[in-house]
Amino acid sequence: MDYLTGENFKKYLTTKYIGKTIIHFDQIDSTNLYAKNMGDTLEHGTVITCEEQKTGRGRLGKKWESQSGSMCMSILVKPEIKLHQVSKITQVCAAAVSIALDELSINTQIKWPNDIIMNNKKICGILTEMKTEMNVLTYIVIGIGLNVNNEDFPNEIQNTATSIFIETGLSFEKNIIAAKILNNFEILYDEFIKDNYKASLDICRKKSYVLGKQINLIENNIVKKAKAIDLGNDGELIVQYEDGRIDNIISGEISVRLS
Ligand code: BT5
Repeated sequence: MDYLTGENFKKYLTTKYIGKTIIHFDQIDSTNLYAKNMGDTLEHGTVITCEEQKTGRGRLGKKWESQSGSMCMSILVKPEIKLHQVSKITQVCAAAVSIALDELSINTQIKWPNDIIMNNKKICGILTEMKTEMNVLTYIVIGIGLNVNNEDFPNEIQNTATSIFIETGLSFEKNIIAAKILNNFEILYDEFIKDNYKASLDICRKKSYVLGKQINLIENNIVKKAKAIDLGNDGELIVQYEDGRIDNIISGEISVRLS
């Protein structure tokens, strides 16, 4: 069976420490929540997987639909980095997911800051969370929700979400995909820790869904029109507003304008 248990997918792992410990649940509220709550007692590189996630979470309290066919997992890492560096990990992970899918000839793009897109629809979301003590980073949890074999979605996201199955007509083994993501994540994460964040950024630039496009920046329900120009060296989105001003966007929600 295609259960995301350690025994099932460890054989595909080529990592040194990511996924050395895999904690698997048949059913759980949220793999990120578990990792966040238990992080102190878990070792660096621990991966949490599940078959069914009841209350999957997106950013800012949004919901992540994790119906049958979804692959949900969280990676716990304990780097010695400054707090302002943490959001960079989302780009490291997005790059890892997208190149892992390339290995299976599944062509995706990266929509800054945390989505993976296939044929203009969202196929994967990444949620990076952290725990701090006295303003010092204790650990980071990176949650990945990838729609693998989903056949449909709830009405609210029917027009914006897709799955590998819907796009290719093929069922994929979640174990192989999860292992490929972790294998690529460890390589890019190691580079990031060695001060080579560029390795991830180059992938994010090359596979960007937004660069060169007209976008809407959405902040506190206010929409600003801009053109996405580049990713800065810290992973921020560089945009140019209609009045010519250039700005660096550190976090937020964007949508690509089709006309
Ligand atoms: C995300 O948030 O995209 C982050 C999703 C992270 C999910 C993983 S699963 C493992 C781990 N455990 C968790 O509890 N979470 C992580 P955000 O950018 O805020 O996007 C949320 C929005 O995406 C929702 O408001 C919907 O519009 C849309 N959405 C929800 N479920 C979706 C799905 N399965 N596929 C595509 N779009 C979805």
